Amino acid sequence: MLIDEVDIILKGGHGGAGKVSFRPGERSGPDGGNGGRGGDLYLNVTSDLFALNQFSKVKELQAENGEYAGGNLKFGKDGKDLEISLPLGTTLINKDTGDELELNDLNQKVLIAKGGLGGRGNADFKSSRNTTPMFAQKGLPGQELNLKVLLKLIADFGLIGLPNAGKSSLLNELTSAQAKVANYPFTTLEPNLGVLNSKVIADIPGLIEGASEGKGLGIKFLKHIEKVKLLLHCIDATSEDVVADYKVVRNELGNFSTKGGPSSGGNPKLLEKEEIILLTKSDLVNEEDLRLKIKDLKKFKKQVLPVSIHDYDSLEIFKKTLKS
Ligand SMILES: Nc1nc2c(ncn2[C@@H]2O[C@H](COP(=O)(O)OP(=O)(O)OP(=O)(O)O)[C@@H](O)[C@H]2O)c(=O)[nH]1
Ligand SMILES: [Mg+2]
Repeated sequence: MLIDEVDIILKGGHGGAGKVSFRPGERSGPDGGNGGRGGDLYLNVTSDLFALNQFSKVKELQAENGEYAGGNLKFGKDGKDLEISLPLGTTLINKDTGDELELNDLNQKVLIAKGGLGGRGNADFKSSRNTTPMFAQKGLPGQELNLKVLLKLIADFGLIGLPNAGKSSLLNELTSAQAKVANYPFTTLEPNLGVLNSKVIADIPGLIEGASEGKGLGIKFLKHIEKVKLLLHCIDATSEDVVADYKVVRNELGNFSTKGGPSSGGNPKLLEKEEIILLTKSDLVNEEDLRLKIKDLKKFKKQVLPVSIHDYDSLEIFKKTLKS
């Protein structure tokens, strides 16, 4: 199951304690080393939407602690940094301060929680006035963040349409995604992401009549379209009534928009988003049939493109359209 909301705690590593120690023998002096720094905790952004599933059981992550120091000027090792991958479209809300951070760039890397400084050992405190300091510092704790984590897909393009329209097949053709494809409805149960020329394409599970009221996979995924810049509305060219198919999905987008959606707290205006109509599986219908269906769909005053995963040229034209 896709986790798209979770509370977590992220911590930098604790600094290691400094040491109080003295050289044995005649020329005795302080030789307690310094403790190691705690590791820093970084976030990076991944196109793997399921990255939040790492928090299904573990709710707290911390970078490695710095090591304790020893005598004979043995310094504690610094703790290793920890890097956590979070999905593109993640918003982090600091529950204590209300600060928000959005991860909306695939190349983003963020230092989120700094490790604590290691404690200084007694050798470090030696001075002309105090040649035998009897104390060392404890290490400092790392930064700690108490976070609410929310996921909303941020994609340049969103593949939408009825179940079985060929959305995942197109995603797989255009990107290196390996979404499950099969000849029955509701093959895709969770959104998939792929990357084409550094643009992100989201494949949303099929929508059916009543989706905005929770039917089928329902409203849960409509909220994920809110941040998509261009809708790629897939309509199966083998359908008897492509106009009706188009209207069913548009209707659900409209219903969702007026309700605002459970999570959006506003009006996401899904119907006003730019949209291209893709008449999919064009290889399965004859030319005349295809021509008529394109003509029917043109009345919605949108660009209509026939595509087939078995027709290289159609995919090239489609890719060019996405670039422009
Ligand atoms: N002949 C042909 N078959 C296609 C084409 N695109 C998809 N298909 C087939 O159509 C069926 C459905 O494809 P999917 O990509 O799983 O459809 P989907 O829209 O992702 O379906 P859901 O995930 O259920 O919403 C599969 O059997 C595909 O092999 C195409 O261009 N030509
Ligand atoms: Mg699918």
